[in-house]
Amino acid sequence: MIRLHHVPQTRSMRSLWLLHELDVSFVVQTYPFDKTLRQEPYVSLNPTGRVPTLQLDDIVLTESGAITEYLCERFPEAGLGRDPGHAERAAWLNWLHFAETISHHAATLTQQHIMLREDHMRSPIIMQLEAKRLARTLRTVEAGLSSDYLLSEFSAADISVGQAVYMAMHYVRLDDFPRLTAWFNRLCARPAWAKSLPAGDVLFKQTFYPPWEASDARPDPSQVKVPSDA
Ligand SMILES: N[C@@H](CCC(=O)N[C@@H](CS)C(=O)NCC(=O)O)C(=O)O
Repeated sequence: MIRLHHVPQTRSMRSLWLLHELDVSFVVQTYPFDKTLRQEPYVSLNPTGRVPTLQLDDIVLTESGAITEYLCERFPEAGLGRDPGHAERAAWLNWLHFAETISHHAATLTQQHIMLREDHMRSPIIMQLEAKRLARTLRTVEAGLSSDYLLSEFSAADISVGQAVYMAMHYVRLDDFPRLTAWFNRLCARPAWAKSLPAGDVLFKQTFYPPWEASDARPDPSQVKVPSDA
């Protein structure tokens, strides 16, 4: 029995999309992106209170990269992994984990633009810096694309990086990345991608969040308080 614990439009989409591509039977337990992840019963499963979590029989995995590797090994017939010894093994692993370099910046921007409740908590400097650092990761993807997919054929590397780009495109415009845009549109045409999207916008209420200018800052140090459930 495979059970995916999922928050729409977050990194757990990576695992959901992969499960759909593998065409295996699984159940999805969906959560809101809030304190529910920090409370029982979820926190017993994933003590850090993050998604994804994948339960596969008595195995529990709480890192999207590990989930991807494990599922590709478990269901090799789908051809989405690259086993040790395969000529593309190193590149496959590197792209798989590069998704986290992208998502790390996108997640910081999600926190700045969406999760922080009050405007005085947001930092224009962090927003601008992280958007630039995120754009640099997209330049790496653009430079790495020499054919239709990241490797010679579609693989879980495209899923991992593709989902990270989906998060990133809310903070960095893709106009400067023509190869990346064509590749991403190719991925979006896949039925399994469509199945991993929620019916409506759950997390991202805007298609694009521009970084604030310094003049947008509304400092109110007396009210700045780190949430106790961070
Ligand atoms: N390295 C982990 C990161 C997991 C992670 O931070 N997920 C985010 C969603 S994109 C989360 O659960 N955030 C909840 C929170 O920070 O409260 C992975 O790749 O699975």
